[in-house]
Formats: sequence, structure tokens, C-alpha cells
Amino acid sequence: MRATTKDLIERMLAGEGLALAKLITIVENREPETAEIMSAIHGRGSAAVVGITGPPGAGKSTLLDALTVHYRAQGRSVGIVAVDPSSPFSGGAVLGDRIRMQKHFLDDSVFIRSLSARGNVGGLARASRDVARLLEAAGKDIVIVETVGVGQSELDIMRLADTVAVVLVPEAGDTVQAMKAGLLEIADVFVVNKADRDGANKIKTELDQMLHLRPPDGWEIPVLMTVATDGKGVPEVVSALDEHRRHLQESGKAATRGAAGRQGEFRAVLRDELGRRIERALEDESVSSLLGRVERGEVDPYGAALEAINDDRLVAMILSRASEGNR
Ligand SMILES: Nc1nc2c(ncn2[C@@H]2O[C@H](COP(=O)(O)OP(=O)(O)OP(=O)(O)O)[C@@H](O)[C@H]2O)c(=O)[nH]1
Ligand SMILES: [Mg+2]
Repeated sequence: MRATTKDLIERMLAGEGLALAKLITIVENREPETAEIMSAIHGRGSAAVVGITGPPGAGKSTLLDALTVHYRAQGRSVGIVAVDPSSPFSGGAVLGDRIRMQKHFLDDSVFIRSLSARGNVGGLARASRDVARLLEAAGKDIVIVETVGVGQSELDIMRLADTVAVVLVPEAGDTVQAMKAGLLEIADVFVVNKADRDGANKIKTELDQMLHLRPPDGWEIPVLMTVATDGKGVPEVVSALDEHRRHLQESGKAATRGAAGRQGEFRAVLRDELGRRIERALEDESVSSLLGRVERGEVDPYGAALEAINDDRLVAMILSRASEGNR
């Protein structure tokens, strides 16, 4: 590992915000040191990782802000990752959130970062998870991840959370939309926000009825009502999130999820790393003759790939060359 990277990790673990920000940038951009950094911080910290998702404009950011105020009052430090799968730019759609969150900027115990898609949503889910882990390693007690919108990419991102809060509003059809989007399957806690508007009780009843049909699994999904703009109902959300974390630990679900997660992650990282190493090896001139033959149509792509895989010398070169880039 590079001395500068090692130094950054040490400074981050010692609580330096600037080092944390730099490591987040490396990991967000999936630079070659990413795997080494993630390995070095493995097992550090013990944050409650909370995901907040729901339809656009439901009040997720406002709720997140109110939750942060509450956590801070309890003396808990907070890391926030605002993820926007639909935007290729950091800070576009979340700019308003940043302005709103400004009151936390002078608070050392709150760290806010926004991530965007940059055209690779699969990579975004992994980057979000790793950024959440960095915040955890940096000692944050609570890590909150907000995603904008409803779709497969949000569901993928929410998998990183221990506890997922789905935020809905009393608008007509919200429950139906949530069902279609698969939000019902990922919710550990439902929040009906904008309870100051008409129809809040109706949507709560609908949700309660729907949840009643679920087979019991030891956790009863609560449906809570909030007015995020004035903090009403927020302490109850904090309690429900804490309660769910306790449930995960006491029921052994946390351990089961951890084991499955680690296995899946190992596979994904191996695929990623090998893919990256292959790309790097393809830049080597010893492969260029094979590439040239593929380009000219002298050998078909499948045949060329098989030829490369069966060439021990080439495979060894792929593995060794690439590791140089990681030092
Ligand atoms: N009346 C009312 N308005 C609210 C409430 N909570 C949030 N809002 C307003 O709803 C609008 C959207 O709130 P946001 O917190 O930005 O919603 P969001 O879900 O983060 O939005 P996106 O990130 O764009 O999907 C803002 O104008 C808020 O002030 C509430 O409880 N009641
Ligand atoms: Mg938002």
C-alpha cells in the first residue's frame, strides 16, 4: 500500500475529517487502492446503518435532517450519504439538501457527502456501501443513506443498510406505487410523512392492512406518522430504528445477513478486481498482437478469448502486471 494511503487511513481513524473526505473520493472513484483501503478498515467501528428511501419529494431529506438533530441531542455522531442514481453530477439534485443541512456544517460530529451515478449504477451501489463503511470506520455512531426516487437502483443501494425506512406521503396512489416499486419488501419501518395533510390516516390504515398479510418473521413493521418540517413524530422514528437494530442482533438475523453479505461481497470484489486487471493487461504490448488479430477479424472474439485464457503465460501476466498497479 502507498505510504500516503496508509497515512490517510491512520489520520481518518484518528478522527481527521479531511483524511476521511479524501478516502471517500478515492473509493467513490473506484481508484486502484479501493480494495486495499476497504480491507484495511474492515471491522472498524460499529455504526447503525439506516437507509431512507421513498418517492421523490416525500420529505426524506427533511426527515433525515430532523433525525440528525435528534441524534445529535442524544450525543450520537452522524454520517450522511445522499445518493442520486439518476444524476451524473454530484450536488445537482442534492444541492438543496446541502443548503438545508448547512446548520450541521459547523458540527464536527456530522459528516455529509453526496454521491451520483456517473453512468454506472451497479458501481454506485458498491461505492455507496463502501462510503458508508468509511464513515463507520471513522467512528460515526449512525450512518444514514438517502436515495432519491423509486427503482431497482435504489433497492440495490438500500441493501447496504441494516434498517430501511420507507417514507411515503398521503398523496393518492402512493401505497400502490410503493408496492409496484418493491418498497414493501425492503421496508423495516414505514414513515407516513406530511401527516399535516389530509389522507395520512387513510394511508396508514392501508399500510397496516397490507402488512397484516405478511407471514410473521419476528419483526412487526411499524407505520409511523411524521411532520418532518416541525419534527413531529421524529423521536418515535428514532426509537423504531433503534428497536429494529436491537431485533436484528437479538434474533441472530444480523449474523446471518453478515455471513451472506460477506460471501456475496467476496465474489463481487473478485469479479471487479479481475475485470480491472484484465483491462489493465490489455494495454500491454504483448497482448496487442492478439488484439490486432481480433480487430482485423482474423480470429473471432470468442476464439481469441479462449486462446488468451488457455495461454498460461498470458494469464500469469494478467495477474502479475495488475498487482503492480496496486502498490
Ligand atoms: N407539509 C409538509 N411538507 C413537508 C413535510 N416534510 C417535508 N415537506 C416539504 O416537502 C418538500 C420536499 O421535501 P424533501 O425533504 O426535499 O423531500 P425528498 O424526499 O428528500 O425529495 P427528493 O430528495 O427530491 O426526492 C419540501 O418543500 C419540504 O419542505 C411535512 O411533514 N409536511
Ligand atoms: Mg432529498
